[in-house]
Amino acid sequence: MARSDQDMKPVDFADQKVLRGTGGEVHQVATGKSKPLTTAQGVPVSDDQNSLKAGRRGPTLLEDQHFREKIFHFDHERIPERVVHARGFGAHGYFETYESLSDITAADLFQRPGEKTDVFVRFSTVAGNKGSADLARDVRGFAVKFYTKEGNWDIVGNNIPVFFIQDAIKFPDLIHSAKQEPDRGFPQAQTAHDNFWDFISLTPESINMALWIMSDRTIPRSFRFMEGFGVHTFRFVNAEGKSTFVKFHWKPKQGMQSVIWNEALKLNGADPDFHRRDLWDAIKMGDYPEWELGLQLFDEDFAEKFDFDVLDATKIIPEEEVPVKPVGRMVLNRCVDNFFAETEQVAFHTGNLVPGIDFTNDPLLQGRNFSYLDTQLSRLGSTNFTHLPVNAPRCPFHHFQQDGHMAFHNPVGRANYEPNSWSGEEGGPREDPKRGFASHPEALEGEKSRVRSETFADHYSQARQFYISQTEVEQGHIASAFTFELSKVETLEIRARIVAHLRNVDEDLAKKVADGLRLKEMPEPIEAAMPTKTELKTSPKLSIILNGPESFAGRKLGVLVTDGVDIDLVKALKSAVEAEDAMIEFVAPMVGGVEASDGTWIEADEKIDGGPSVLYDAVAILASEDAVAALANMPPAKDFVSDAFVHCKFIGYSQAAKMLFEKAGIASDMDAGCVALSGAGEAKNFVKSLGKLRVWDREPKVSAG
Ligand code: HDE
Repeated sequence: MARSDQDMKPVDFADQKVLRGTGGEVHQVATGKSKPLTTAQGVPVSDDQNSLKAGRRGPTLLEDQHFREKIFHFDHERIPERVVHARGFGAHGYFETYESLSDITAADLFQRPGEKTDVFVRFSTVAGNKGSADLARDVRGFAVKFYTKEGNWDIVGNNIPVFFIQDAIKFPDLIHSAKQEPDRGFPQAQTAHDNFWDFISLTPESINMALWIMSDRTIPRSFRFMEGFGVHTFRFVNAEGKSTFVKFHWKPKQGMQSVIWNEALKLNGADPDFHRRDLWDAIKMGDYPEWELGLQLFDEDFAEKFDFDVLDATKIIPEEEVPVKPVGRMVLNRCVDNFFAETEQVAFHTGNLVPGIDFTNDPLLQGRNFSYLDTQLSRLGSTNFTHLPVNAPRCPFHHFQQDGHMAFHNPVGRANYEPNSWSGEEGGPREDPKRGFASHPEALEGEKSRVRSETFADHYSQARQFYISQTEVEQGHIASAFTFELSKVETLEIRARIVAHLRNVDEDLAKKVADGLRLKEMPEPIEAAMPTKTELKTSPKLSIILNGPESFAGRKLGVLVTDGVDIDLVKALKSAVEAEDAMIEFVAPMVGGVEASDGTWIEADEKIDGGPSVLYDAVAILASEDAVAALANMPPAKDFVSDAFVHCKFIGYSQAAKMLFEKAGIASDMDAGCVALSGAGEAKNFVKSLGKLRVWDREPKVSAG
């Protein structure tokens, strides 16, 4: 697939008439197609270039209502950003149910095969401010709003199935520790600092999550290539009132993929919007990303027998123990029309449930149920945030809530209370005991106390299980990530305390990190509330590399070209990439493009220093004999090839382009992932091999730690 055409519609210059005023100022006057500019009150504006003045060079007059309204509105454009998950990106789509789930849930959206329900999804990073970079090492939010026929249902999930803490009362502490340190206001969008690791080191329940966040899960290649999880155990309830426990999973049809840390660091400079641009581009060009919704279903008996408490959000149920049943697919097929109105103003809430779905007593979930409604008041400024189009249900709704700031609609008719004596329209809506939301009648009793159940006490076994389920390459990345983050921690005791926890997870990992930090002595393991279960089996589903894509579809090949480039090779690569449903972009010394061997003009998508190889999943360097020497002298061209090599990417090259490897000092290291391209057949085979994404065998040779 080539780059989006929709995005690049030529501007209709004919629609604009430019007039020059007496002082040389320019007026853009509406002609045929554009609408007349008005004030917010609808009054047509005669001049949007000059404020009203007393005399040609005199002061501005207070009676200039257009000017005052314009500045007044501008002054108040910002609303508070989300206290967590401030940076996000949203898109619209639909969810399609595969089969009726009426035996396990009465939820309307799951009753009819083929039924489509509109959705809005917002992906996010957690710690950084709204303007932070996309490739921060961080958990990604994965929040989905289903506009069902019986009201809005939100799965407010993450791309990691466990969480740091077990009880919501610790959330403010966790987030304070992760965000900028309060005295200095930095570091931004990073957990690599003392306060965060101090909190983690003093919170043993967070160690499982610490393993997950130090894995490549926190540096996804894009939102399209990551999983999503509801995290908590929820309940499904069927029409007879029977309840089944359920965990929600989103599986990307595109396969999973992450970048490597050095790449992430460079991507943040090269394109801080890398993830949002990726989603925008994919949707705009019609390559709609898809996820399957999968359910892990289990009953009280399983919950009783399971080694861990299903109400403890720091634990998973391995897929090998309870398989994930696919029940539908979600397709994102429409970008927002306005970022603020939709992505920024969307309000998710774990409490938004529909009949047939219910909570459990997970103490993290219970706390969230308070937080999400509450936070919208300071963020969106009014209890009427449900009136905003992105938040409003798309099914009929009738209630007696009224007034408040910015009320778009109020109850009509005489009665705004009930019970009332009026009937029909006048009396307003009535409750429905049969169809209305009813909580599962779970029997509860107990003393009031501030306690943590002893069933929540095993903090290390699943951390170990996660670690041993990774490929060797991924285990290496986890050790390097701990080493990197802890190297930014100034306090030696905090570094050592984390290593002391890691000894309860895996001795080999602890040693790698201790060596990486050059700790003078190995700390004693932290005293654990429960010993680590070493008998837990590996769960291959926890690895990203083992669950990658089947082809290069949806990925991007970056091709560095020069004047005189072999046009047949360019054409062969382009058609092979398009046959894989992948994208190709051309990078050239100048953005205007290059002239190919037969005189064809190839326009560039990027100038070489704006299109480094980190932007691409694989690269090719097609330089001609005549132009290669000049190219090989350009520092960004050398970086292009050496970064691609160090990041273990496949590199195709024309014969002449070998000079670039020499100049970059890697000619003698070239391996099977560096593929010489001279004809169409080679180009085709090269593109076929790209589905493997990386040449992992290369990594030990190019990485020092
Ligand atoms: Fe959130 N979280 N959270 N969280 N969370 C918010 O709500 C909170 C937790 C998640 O794109 C806030 O509207 C508490 C787990 C996502 O708009 C706030 C606790 C998971 C988003 C809040 C948690 C999440 C939020 C901030 C501990 C994964 C972004 C703005 C009990 C399952 C939603 C807002 C969006 C946002 C509170 C823990 C996911 C403050 C108290 C666990 C994806 O209400």
